[in-house]
Amino acid sequence: MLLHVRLSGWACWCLFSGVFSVFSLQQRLTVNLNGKWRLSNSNGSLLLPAQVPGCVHSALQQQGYITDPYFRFNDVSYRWIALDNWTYTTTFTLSAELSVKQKVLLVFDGVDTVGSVSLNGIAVGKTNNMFCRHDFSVKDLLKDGENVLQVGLLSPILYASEQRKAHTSYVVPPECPPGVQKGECHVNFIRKEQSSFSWDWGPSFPTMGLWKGVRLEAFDILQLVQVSSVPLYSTSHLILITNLFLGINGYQVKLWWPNGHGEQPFYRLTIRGFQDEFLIFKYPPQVYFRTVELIQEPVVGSPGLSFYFRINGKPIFLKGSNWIPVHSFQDQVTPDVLKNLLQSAVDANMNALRVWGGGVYEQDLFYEICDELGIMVWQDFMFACAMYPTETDFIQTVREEVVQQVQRLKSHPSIIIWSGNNENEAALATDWFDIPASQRPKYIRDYVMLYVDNIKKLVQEEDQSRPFLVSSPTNGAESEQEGWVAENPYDPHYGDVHFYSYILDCWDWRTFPRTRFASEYGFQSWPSFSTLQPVSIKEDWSYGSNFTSHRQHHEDGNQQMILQTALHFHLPNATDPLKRFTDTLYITQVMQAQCVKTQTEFYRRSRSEIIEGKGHTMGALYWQLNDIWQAPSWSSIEFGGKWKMLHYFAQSFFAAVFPVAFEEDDTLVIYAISDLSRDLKLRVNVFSWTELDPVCTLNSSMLLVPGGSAVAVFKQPVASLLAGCGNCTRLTCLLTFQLEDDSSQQGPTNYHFLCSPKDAQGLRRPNITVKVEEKKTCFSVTLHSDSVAPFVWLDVGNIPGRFSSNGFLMVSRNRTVDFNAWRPTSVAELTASLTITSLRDIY
Ligand code: BMA
Repeated sequence: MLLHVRLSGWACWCLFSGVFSVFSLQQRLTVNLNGKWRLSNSNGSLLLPAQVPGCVHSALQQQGYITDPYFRFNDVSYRWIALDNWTYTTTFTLSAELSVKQKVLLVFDGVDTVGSVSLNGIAVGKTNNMFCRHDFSVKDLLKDGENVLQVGLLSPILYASEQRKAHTSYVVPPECPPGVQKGECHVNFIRKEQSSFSWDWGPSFPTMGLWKGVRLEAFDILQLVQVSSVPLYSTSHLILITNLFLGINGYQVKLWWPNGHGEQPFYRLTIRGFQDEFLIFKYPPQVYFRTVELIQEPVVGSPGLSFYFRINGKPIFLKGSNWIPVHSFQDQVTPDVLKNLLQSAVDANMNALRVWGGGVYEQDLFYEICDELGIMVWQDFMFACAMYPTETDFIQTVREEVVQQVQRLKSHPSIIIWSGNNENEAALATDWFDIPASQRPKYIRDYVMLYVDNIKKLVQEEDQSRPFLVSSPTNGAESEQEGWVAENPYDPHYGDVHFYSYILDCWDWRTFPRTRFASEYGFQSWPSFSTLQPVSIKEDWSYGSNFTSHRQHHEDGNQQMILQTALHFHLPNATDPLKRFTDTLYITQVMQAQCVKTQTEFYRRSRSEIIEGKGHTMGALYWQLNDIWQAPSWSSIEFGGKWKMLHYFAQSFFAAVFPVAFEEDDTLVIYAISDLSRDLKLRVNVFSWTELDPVCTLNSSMLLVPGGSAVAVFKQPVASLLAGCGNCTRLTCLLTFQLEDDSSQQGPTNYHFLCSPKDAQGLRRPNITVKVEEKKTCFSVTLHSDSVAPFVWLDVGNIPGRFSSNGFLMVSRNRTVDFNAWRPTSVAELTASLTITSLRDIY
């Protein structure tokens, strides 16, 4: 039985508690069934212990039946695992207290995926959706003494293929992933992490297992299932409910703010239940107060509609990235890994992440950390890059999934939007799957039925406190006008846009769409050698090796990286094969960092203006934050947590106060971008590639840069700027610039090259010496250089940790950065491991 409770404490704020269900007179009893189970395959040839929560792959590896699934080509070698059926078995003894309870539920927080559950040989129920919790009533099946619990799991590959075969009336594309992904087919027929059958950044490991907790819950009459609450702001409500006590007084609530805009205070909401004057239940959740609105309204001087988020009434530019599953085997995602990734996002000045729809609804801890750190979450539902069946069974399980997930997650202030799917509107609109014109209406009907008539409707019944968007990218309100599938969902005048171009020159900002909101864009790079080394052997360490092409899951990806790099950089030409390989890894990271920097700067500077009817950009979420394994991808953080050069760059290009430069018709323009209101002036230093002292310096006068704006603070034709500065030419000089107030520098220093570095005249191979010292809480690394050095990259191999800054342009003789190690190390070990690479070292 479910009890719906509404409560509020203030005239203006109502706290709508969602589902909570109820409690028992006597104490509720929980018996944890996690831990060591037995696992066997279909013909019984394999029988091994298996940890729950866990999965078959992890169990096989832990017991030594297979080696690291991420090693070399093992994703293909271990394909047999997911083609077999597996059974998990455990036994438990019924306690006396439990056997006297009137009701006993067998609860699975998550079964991956197609399972039949039996207790003492009698069927209890079936599962077919890894995103659902299952509660089976088992009181009558329990016996005194030993009980045997069994979960049989079908091969997800064979199940998906059978579902596909049974669906004879029309095709639900895509049938299979592209060959380069070496994946499995028909993942859209199974409610399971869509990227587990392979993706363009990830391997095919169709997992099977009990991926979340298992327990018995026993009670007599009623039991609490879930407490959730959402704050709603209203000027007309005043609802008071007795026996529900909000642990603060007064009318002025402290608001939750995104990172960089304020604090993240919370209150404790104490809920107590009484029966016959006895306290029978007490629950103290954390509650937060904030409002969120998605503003889509006419924009002066621009056709279309705005698309931005207002938090607590304040328009906020979303700065961040896209989140994919952290590991193929979710049981291996530890709290430390989650914390490190989310802290890395905040440390790079991000305030938002999009939980992308081809992965999983993340675990509770993920959202708790986001609440605490002020990370806004754009939460997709788990549908991506495909059409989906709409048979009754499928819709029914999706409905269950949606209701459960919204109830589980809606209390988190970090979630600011629900979004129905990833790229499925675009897939239909721009015909990714060659659907014959005559059949199009049917597919559109199915699309609307799934995401609008079912998902959207259910979400809005459960949660009125945040916006719902049907897809990403989408034209939002305009897509709705056009029947939910817009003619061009990539229209920059509406909604959000995903934009990728690997061929066009990424240093040319004219190639980027001036969209209202950039929710995906990016470039690939390779992870560092220390990340690849444990999963490869010597013969793999060249750019042309089988391994290098095996790990690349994006068609022509390795070649695209080289072509994009070659537009502005010399390619590595070392004769030593290993050096050539590591130099290539390095230069792909330089290319990626520089490309995403240019594009993000373009979006940030477009926030305050309309040019040719386009602009007012209010979000830049690059693709992608993290990696699922050690392979080339769009990520800024490598598998294992090591920051790529891009992530160090993000620290700067997402800074609250930041200057950006670009050229328009040979005129240099510099904008001051600020999330904060400040009086700022600009200092520009012109350097020659040959000298470590500026050739000349220019200063602008003080100007008020209002909070949340991008303002032009400098404009001068490049020719006249250079003419006034010694013998500078485009090929011999470069610029650095920074914002300052009366007393100090505000925000990071930025730079602008006047030519491609491959054409730079006078750029010498620097002699950089280094000194590592131990400080109280970290190590300091002091560099001394004898000449200008672009993209200086410090690497301490497999010593895990992070530098305070890296990949920088060195235009001073000395520079000190800190290194925070994540395990004990020493000056000697660091000094021995440290390599320093800058651009001139690779050719
Ligand atoms: C978008 C994403 C992902 C993909 C990425 C890079 O399409 O939504 O599907 O991994 O681009 O191709």
